[in-house]
Amino acid sequence: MILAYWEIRGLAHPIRLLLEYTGTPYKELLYNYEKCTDYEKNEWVKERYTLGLDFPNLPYLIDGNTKITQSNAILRYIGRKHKMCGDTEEEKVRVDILESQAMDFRMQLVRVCHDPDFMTFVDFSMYDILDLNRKFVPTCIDPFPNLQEFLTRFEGLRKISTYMNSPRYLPNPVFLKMAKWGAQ
Ligand SMILES: N[C@@H](CCC(=O)N[C@@H](CS)C(=O)NCC(=O)O)C(=O)O
Repeated sequence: MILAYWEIRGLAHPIRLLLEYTGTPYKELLYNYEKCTDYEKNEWVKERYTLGLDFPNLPYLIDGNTKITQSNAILRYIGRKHKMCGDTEEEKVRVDILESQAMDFRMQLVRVCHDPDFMTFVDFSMYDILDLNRKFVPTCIDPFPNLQEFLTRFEGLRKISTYMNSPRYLPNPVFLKMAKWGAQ
């Protein structure tokens, strides 16, 4: 059995763990990405359509004539061999749900790690209310380094800092003139 993947942990790690746990003999084929300057010349890219994979991707597993891509399909293939897919219908349903839930969970981390500026609209509201509280009581977020970092990071975003330095920026007054604070 050959498991092929980039020379990283990535999507291969659960497969490696399952192969080890089940005592399955396997060899690894590790493609190097770090040293490659031209992706088109990468070993994987050069051979991906020559391997007989229906949907070429990494990781892939070759077990005799069986050629599998999609990390969950690979896990399930090994799991099936070792009766690790649940026995009853109820167990199988739970396993299927958890399989997809684990992938959703994984992809959330992948997204955050590849695009740390990933934000939702709530970040904008959270920034504003924290900034206002900081203006109201300047020391109030001192005990919270994570919030300070969040504010600094937010203000450092290119489009936000450009806006904050532009004539369009309107930080004051915060409230209408009937307010006891923030009307200046
Ligand atoms: N859904 C696929 C995703 C596979 C995937 O995105 N593989 C990435 C590495 S994590 C890759 O570089 N594939 C090679 C390619 O796109 O040519 C799986 O679970 O296996």
